[in-house]
Amino acid sequence: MSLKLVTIERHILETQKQFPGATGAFSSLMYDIAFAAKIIGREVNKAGLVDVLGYTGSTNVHGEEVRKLDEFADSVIFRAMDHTGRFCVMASEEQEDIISIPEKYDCGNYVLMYDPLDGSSNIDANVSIGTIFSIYRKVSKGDRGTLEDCLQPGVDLAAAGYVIYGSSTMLVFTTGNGVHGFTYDPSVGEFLLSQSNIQTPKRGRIYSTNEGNYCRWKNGTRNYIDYLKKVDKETNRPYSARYIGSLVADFHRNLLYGGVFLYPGDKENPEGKLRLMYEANPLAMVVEHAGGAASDGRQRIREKQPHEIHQRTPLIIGSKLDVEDAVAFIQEKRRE
Ligand code: AHM
Ligand code: MG
Repeated sequence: MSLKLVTIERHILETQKQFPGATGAFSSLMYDIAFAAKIIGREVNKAGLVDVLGYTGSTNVHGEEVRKLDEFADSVIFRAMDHTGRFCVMASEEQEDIISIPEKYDCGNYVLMYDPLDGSSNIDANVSIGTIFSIYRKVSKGDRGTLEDCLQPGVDLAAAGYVIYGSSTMLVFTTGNGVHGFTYDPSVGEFLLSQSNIQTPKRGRIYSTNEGNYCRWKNGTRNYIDYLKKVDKETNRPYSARYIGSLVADFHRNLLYGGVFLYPGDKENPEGKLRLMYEANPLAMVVEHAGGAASDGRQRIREKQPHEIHQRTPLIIGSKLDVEDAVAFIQEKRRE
């Protein structure tokens, strides 16, 4: 049997060879992200066994303050990256302000935006959760990074991906050259290439949304979901409803099987719930490089000019034809 075992580092080094000007920076960046993912994954996996869940402010057996897992993940990512000299600034969904690199460390040419543990409210139930990350290039003039570096549109992303802590831990990312998936093998401590060049089906048969919000939705969104539930052999309807309530898990399933995920704006929250910079943009980059699409119902997610690091956006993401249908309904250009 000829089995090619490829680690993340090896994979990036190999792909770099196709780009003569590449500096090699990405291989270290991805390796550092993979390292942080291993530490977070270790804690997530033992979350049911030890007292690491949701007890901010209490004290563990060592007399240390026990932190919530999402705060733990936040600090692991920062501490794995702050001293590497690769980043000039970071921003996390868990922190109000941008995160500067400590003065004692060098700054590099990249910007890291991350949601350390998305869907963490699911963790007590053993449901898959994830880390979402994205990387921009520095655009500001000074020595250290600034808010300007963080407020770039998704079209300018250099790389993006996510880690899913599920039945196994997987890291999926793109640097603009295909979407690749790596599965963690705990016996050797490495992420190994398990899916290269992931392509999402042009059309799926799954819709994923919190339908409990139906009463708040605008007519266009309601009409779309009603449409998906009607029987029609030609268009493979009705679609199946699948909603975990953990974005990375819902997104990952739909990426592989095809389908559409929607967290629309509604009458009470016109901008929906999800965050443009930490959730929507990175997943939009991944899905587009896998042949899918992402929209806010008015425009392509990655073309939105951000004005605030924590801003929310409606998100319709997944198979290209399904996203197109959803947008046409949401804009009330279609009713059936
Ligand atoms: P979080 O960043 O506080 O974890 O919230 C994001 C999560 C996503 O993982 C998921 O898609 C969404 O919230 C679910 O929201 P709802 O419970 O409203 O359906
Ligand atoms: Mg989140």
